[in-house]
Order: sequence, then structure tokens, then C-alpha cells
Amino acid sequence: MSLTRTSVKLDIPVKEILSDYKLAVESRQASLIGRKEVFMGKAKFGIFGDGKELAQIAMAKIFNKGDFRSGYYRDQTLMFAIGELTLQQYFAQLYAHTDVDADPASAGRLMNGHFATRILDENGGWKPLTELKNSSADISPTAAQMPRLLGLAYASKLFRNNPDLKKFKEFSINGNEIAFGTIGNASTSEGMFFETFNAAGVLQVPMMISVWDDDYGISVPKEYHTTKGDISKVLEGFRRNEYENGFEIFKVKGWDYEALIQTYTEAERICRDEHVPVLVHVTEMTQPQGHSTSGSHERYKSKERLKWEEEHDCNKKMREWILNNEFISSEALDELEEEARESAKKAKNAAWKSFEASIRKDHEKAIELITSLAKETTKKDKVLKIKRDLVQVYNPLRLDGVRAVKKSLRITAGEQGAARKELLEWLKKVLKENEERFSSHLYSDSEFSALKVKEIPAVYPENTKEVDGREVLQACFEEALKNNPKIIAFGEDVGQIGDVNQAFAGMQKKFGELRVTDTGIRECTIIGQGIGAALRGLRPIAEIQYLDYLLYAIQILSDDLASLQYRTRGGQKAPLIIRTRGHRLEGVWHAGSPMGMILGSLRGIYVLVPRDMTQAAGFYNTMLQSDDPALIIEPLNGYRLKERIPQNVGEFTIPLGVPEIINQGTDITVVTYGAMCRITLEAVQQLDAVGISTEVIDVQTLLPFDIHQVIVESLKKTNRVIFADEDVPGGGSAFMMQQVLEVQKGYLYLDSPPVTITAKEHRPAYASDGDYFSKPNVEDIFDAVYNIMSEVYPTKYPEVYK
Ligand SMILES: Cc1ncc(C[n+]2csc(CCOP(=O)(O)OP(=O)(O)O)c2C)c(N)n1
Ligand SMILES: [Mg+2]
Repeated sequence: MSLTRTSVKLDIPVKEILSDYKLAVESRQASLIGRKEVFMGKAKFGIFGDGKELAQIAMAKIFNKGDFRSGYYRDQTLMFAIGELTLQQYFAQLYAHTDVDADPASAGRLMNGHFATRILDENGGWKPLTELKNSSADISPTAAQMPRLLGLAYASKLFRNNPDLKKFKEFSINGNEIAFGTIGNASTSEGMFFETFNAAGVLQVPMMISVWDDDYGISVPKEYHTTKGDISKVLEGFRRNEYENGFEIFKVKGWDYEALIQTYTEAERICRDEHVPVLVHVTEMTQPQGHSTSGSHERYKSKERLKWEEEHDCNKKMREWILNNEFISSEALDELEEEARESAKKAKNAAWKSFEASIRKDHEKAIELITSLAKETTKKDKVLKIKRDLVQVYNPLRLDGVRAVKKSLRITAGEQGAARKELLEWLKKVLKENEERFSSHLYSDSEFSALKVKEIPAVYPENTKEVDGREVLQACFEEALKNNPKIIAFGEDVGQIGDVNQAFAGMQKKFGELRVTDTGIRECTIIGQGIGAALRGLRPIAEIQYLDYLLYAIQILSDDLASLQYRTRGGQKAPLIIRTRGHRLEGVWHAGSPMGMILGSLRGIYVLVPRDMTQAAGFYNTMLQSDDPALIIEPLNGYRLKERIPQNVGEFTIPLGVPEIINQGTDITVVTYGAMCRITLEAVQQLDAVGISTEVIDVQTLLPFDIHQVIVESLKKTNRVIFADEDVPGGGSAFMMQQVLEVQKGYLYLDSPPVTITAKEHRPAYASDGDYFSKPNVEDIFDAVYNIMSEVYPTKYPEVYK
């Protein structure tokens, strides 16, 4: 049998066909073994790509260097085929091997089937992405890979059409890169899918979405998910025609190797060359082992369906096709299959051995040290029992050793022997190592960390004129756009009118539509557009028009952006700045300050809350020099207040995590931020008038919070504290209180109970009275401060409302 023969329809050498088939069998075997490993208790959970092998092999043929994937848990075969995942790495992730070398995607942090390539070097700097085949890091929420896909594709459009970006060859070669998305059929029901799809049609970006359609989403059949049960049918209206831009749409069967290759070849040309978004709807896929290890599909699929799936198994079909075409004898094909199965098994064994070895050292040391402790302690029997239990653990994990050591120390508390001391030291070391293993890289720790940006004070020449706050920002943004071609700003109304408060006014005219850009009303994918563009080396400022509408994007910010550095253990970054405005203006949906929600969901993104536009400008300058993502919340009612414009408006920086004492005082400390600063300062004047001296501290950034612990120093002086903000009770104010009283041990210095001042529990009502009676006002602050002082000095400060 000659291996140089080609298939009839396609010009593919038989050698390649057989190697494709071998990979399909290897990948299948990896899925089969993976499931067994979970059932044997060697891994916690498994979800596999069986039944979807061939389409991914076809897609891999058009996946070039510089391209990006944004997909989901079924894509193992694609990752194998593009050479970005080895079988051994695949199993290492299944076992949760915490070494980066073993599991480069996530160092054991992500469950199996969550793929990612390392696009950063060990120092957190960019690798040359155009020399690599890239995959953004998967997340589990269905369809949440879509918003970032938009940005990955959008970057190509910018790199192709903005001449100033041509020189960044490490990120793009003329925008030739495709962003490949994959998604399950059922997940196309999510709003994010439709939002992304529409936006890509509008933007005309090289995005290729493949829908892996196996007719099910876990147990629920397609009729429940999709109108007409057919996603490409319902998306027909998006198809481009002679007169209108839109999508190219393909439909192809997941077991038809030749048709798949033909389809992807054609799709690539349109997508890569013409920058037209493409949908490839791959139907008749199967799930030979059901959805995941959590259940079996025999429970919900009919006998007929199961039989149909067996017959339409893509690997089986490819085998038949190879034999029908007589590319190779059935005996030789059996042999090839055996080789493939063997290599999957070998990889599994190697991965397990390496995983076990990585744990064994600590495990054995724990046993050794507990044995020594048993020799010196008066509680010998109990300690030996702990040791015996530890020795008997089958497939030990790190937690087993730590647990046993802690129990041993507990039992022997109060003893002073040398063995116990050694055990204690060892525990400390191991806990520190595990802190690094499981909790590092929430933020950047590269040299570009926002915390390392050098502080440059604002400079004001004499007679600096006062301007509207928005003009300070405008000057800052203009400098930024001028100095760095990678900076782009986009959002609703950001382009032509320069945002609703005009901080970008005139900028589109100066820098062009590709730099300062209007978008549709689609908060979630505005953020996705930012994440994807940032992953490709650009510096986006993505605008959410009002803080209240951050809710539309909070899921993607939380699940994707905030977790990115963490979930890849520093393998990826997306230095996106999210610009928004809030806290206080008018009405139920334009005056929100949901800081508790933000603080609870966005760890991994810095949260900056400037009190005016100069502070905001300083933060933009800081963040644009760093590789951390940040949310910057401008005070909505401050754009027309007068501020002095610094001479170095495009340069000065404000450090993160450094509060500013905006009024010195001796009787009481008010800790606050944002629009509340001005209101508090007004109250302070009235308090001064009755002889109360109030220290006011603007925390400036909530994440990070007061890294040098200056607030507690104020408490040492005043011994009384109020935490004030515009969130609901128990929100941002409670966070500040926890930081100061617990973390900074502020409780040690208090002579009066700590107090929080917040908005009401409901949304703020409309108009001036609504604002006054919903949000904390000057009188509320006066009263809260006065009440505390009145409790301490009733004669000097008699109760007002009595
Ligand atoms: C937002 C969200 N809801 C629910 C789930 C649980 N879940 C995981 S996979 C899945 C079904 C997805 O089906 P489909 O998109 O067709 O992909 P398939 O697994 O069939 O390839 C569900 C409901 C989830 N991960 N995320
Ligand atoms: Mg499905």
C-alpha cells in the first residue's frame, strides 16, 4: 500500500489521512482512559472530547501561528492536533498536577478539558504570539468564551487597518490572524452567544465560530434549546449577500472527514483573507460516553438514539471510509489503532507517575517527622495511630499530610521536644509552598505590576487655570492616545460625541475611528472586546456608560477577566482598563454604587474610586503603564466641577493602595471615597463650626486597600471611626471596616463603637429629594459624627434631636 496516494476528492496524502486517524484514535483513547481514571478515584471529575475528534482535526489544518482559540471543554483533539497539548499534559491536568511544566494551561488549577497556552514568559512579559499557536484560557460557564472571542478577532481588524500598528509583528502580521471559537449546540442559547454573533457581524472581524452539535446539552435535547432545533437555520438572517455584510455560514456533518476539510479550507479563505465572520455548524456529532463523569447518558437517551450515535461515531465512520477507499488493509489499520491506544496508555502512566512523585516527597517527609514525634511525645499511641492512618492512605494528596501533621501538633500542644519543633517548621514551609501553589498570581507580579509603577506627582504651575473636570480627563486621554498607538477606547457613545460626558470629545476626529470608537449597546461584549484585544497586546479602555450597567458585564468580568492570571498561574494577562462612572446623579438606574457586588466578584481586577477627574487621570496614567486590569469608577456628578489641570497631565501617576488624608483632624476619622469625599468635606466645615475636628481619609482605591496601613495610624490619634459610602448597608463600608478593624487591628484603638454610613437598602429614588433621602447626605454625616461625640461628651455636645 503506497502512502503517497491521495484521497479522491481532496489532495491529501494517505500518510496524512492515516496520521489524522491515528490522532483521532489516540484522542478517543485518552477520553476512555480518562473516564476510568475518575471512576478509579485517581481524578475528581472528567469531561472529554469523544465524538468530536474529526472536525477538530480538520480545523487544526487551518489553524496558523498567531491565530487564537477561544473554546470549551470538548477541544482536546484540536489542542493535540495543533501541537499545543501532549497526551501526558492532558492527563496531568486530569490529576491536578500543580507544576506548570506538567500542566502548562493552569498548573493544576483548572479542571480537565480547560485548555490554554502560555502566552507570557516566566517574567510575565509577552512571548512572540505570531510565532505561536495560541489558546485563550477556558472557563466553565457555558458560552462565556464568546465575548473574549470577539476581542481576539477585533484585534486582527485593528492590526490590519491601523498603519501605526504594523510594526508590532510579535502580535500580528497584517491582521492575518483568525480567532477560532468553539461552542456546544446547547450553549448557543445563552445571550452572550447572540450578542457576540451580532457584534461580529457588525464589526466584520475574522472570527470563525464552530458549533459542535451533538443534539444535546447534558440531558436536554435540542428542541428545548434552539428554535427549529437548528442553530444555523435560525441564524440565516445573518448571512451576507451581494449587497449586505454579514456572516458566511457553513453546515457540515461531524463524521464526514472529507467534507469537514473542504469546509474549513473554504471557511479559512473567507475569514482570513476577507475578514468576514464565519459560522461552521457541525452537526451529527456524538457523545460516546455521555456528557461527563457525573452521570450516564443511558438515563436520558433512547435506545434508538444510542444506536444512532454508535453508527455515526466519527472515528468509526472514518475507519470505514479509509477501508472503503482501500488506503490501507484492515490488519494494518488495526495495528495503527493499537499503537494509538498504546501511546495514550503510556502517556497516562507517565503523567500519573510524575504526579505521584510530585506529592510523594512531602508525604514521606510528613510520615518521617510524625514518626520522630512519636518517639519523644507522651502521646505516643495517639501519634502512632495518626501515622498509621497516613501510611495507609491510598493515592495520597497534599492535604492528607497537612491534616495528619496538624492533628499531631494539636495532640502534642504544649510539648517542647526537638521533633515537634521540626514538624512545626516543616508545616510552616509546606503551607507557604501550598499558598504559592494554590493562591498565587491573582494579580500581576511582573515588573509591570500596577503596584510597581513609579509615582510621578502632578505639577501645577502658578496661576493654573481651573477647568471643568471632564477637560482634565480629555487632556489626559489625548496625551495617552498620542503617545501609544496600542491604546484604543470604545463604548456606547464614545466615538463621535466622545462619551456622554465628553471626556473623549474631538478625539475620534484626531485619532480616527479605529482608536476612539462607538459600539452597540452590549456591555458584556464591550468587555469581551476589551479582554480579547488586551490578550493580543493592545491597550483597550472599554467603557461601560454607567456603573449601574456593569451588572450586564459582571459575569464576564468576574469569571473571565478577574480570574485570568490566577487560572493560568501567570500564563496569560489581559491588561484591560474598564472605565465607568457612578455613585451619584439621578434616579434608580443612574445613581448606583454597588461596591459590595464589585468587591465580592472582581478580586483579580483593581478597583479604583477617584474622588475627582484629576485623581481619575492619575489612575489612568498609572494603569496604562501596568499590565494589571482595573475598573476605574469616575464620580458621575463631577464632570462639570472645576479642577486645576496639572501641567504634566499625561504623565503624573497616582500609586494604588495609598489613601490620602484630605482633611486633618483630631476627634474622629471618617474613611470614605469617591463622590462622598466632597459631601464629607462639606459636613466637616459644619462640624468645625461646633468644635469637632474631623479627619477625612479618601481611600482612593478599594482594591488594593491601604497597603501601607495608614488608616490605623489615624485611629491611633482619634480613637473613633466612621466608614462612609453610597452602597447598601453591609456593602463597601463593611469591607472597609473589615480591612481597618480586622486586618489593620484598628479595634485596639477604638474608644467608641465603629459606625458605617451608607445609602438606604433600596435603589436611590429620582430627583433631588429622592437623592437626599436615599443616599447619605451632608446632614447624615454631621449627625453620625456629632452623635458619637455627644455620647462621649454629653455636656459639650448635647443631643440635638431630643
Ligand atoms: C452558565 C452555565 N450554566 C450551566 C452549566 C452546566 N453545564 C455544563 S455543560 C452544559 C451543557 C452544554 O451543552 P452543549 O453546549 O451542547 O455542549 P456539549 O457538552 O453538548 O458539547 C451545562 C448545562 C454551565 N457550565 N454554565
Ligand atoms: Mg451539545
